[in-house]
Amino acid sequence: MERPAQERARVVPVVIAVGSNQGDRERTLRDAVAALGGHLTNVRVSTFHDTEPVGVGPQPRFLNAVITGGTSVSARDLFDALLDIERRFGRERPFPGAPRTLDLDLILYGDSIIDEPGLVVPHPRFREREFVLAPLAEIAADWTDPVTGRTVEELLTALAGSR
Ligand code: PH2
Ligand code: MG
Ligand code: MG
Repeated sequence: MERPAQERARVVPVVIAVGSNQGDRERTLRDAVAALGGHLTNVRVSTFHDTEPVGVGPQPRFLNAVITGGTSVSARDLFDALLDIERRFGRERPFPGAPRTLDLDLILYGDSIIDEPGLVVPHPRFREREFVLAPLAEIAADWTDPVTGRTVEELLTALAGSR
């Protein structure tokens, strides 16, 4: 018999942005996507985008991608899992914005709006970041930003129009 709704694991659709600009970027992205796959159901992965660094001064170019999937863990637990994977890939944090082997950012957690110490979702800068919106539009163009009510496609069009 089916369990009551409150006992059934709620599956929340999430967006995670992946970036690397240190070491073997392509291999890191491939392996990170595989590691993330262990935490998500219904995984979809964008193509990999070679991008100019944004807002961090002169640095090596990034390889960026976006992954979507479903999770039944809390945003905080998923966020902790992302930090754990970053550490496993040798991520160091000598200063803010330092080049990184692997950056995993939680962009959307369903339609939740979260503002806690160390955890802000939707990611506060994703609407201005083509390196997130362009890959995301490949796999989830109609997903909605709960803050602005705009779809990914609309956010990307607005960003292109603001240039
Ligand atoms: N991440 C940043 C800052 N700048 N630029 C690109 N192109 N790709 C990134 O992933 C990126 C960035 C902070 O995490
Ligand atoms: Mg980041
Ligand atoms: Mg990050």
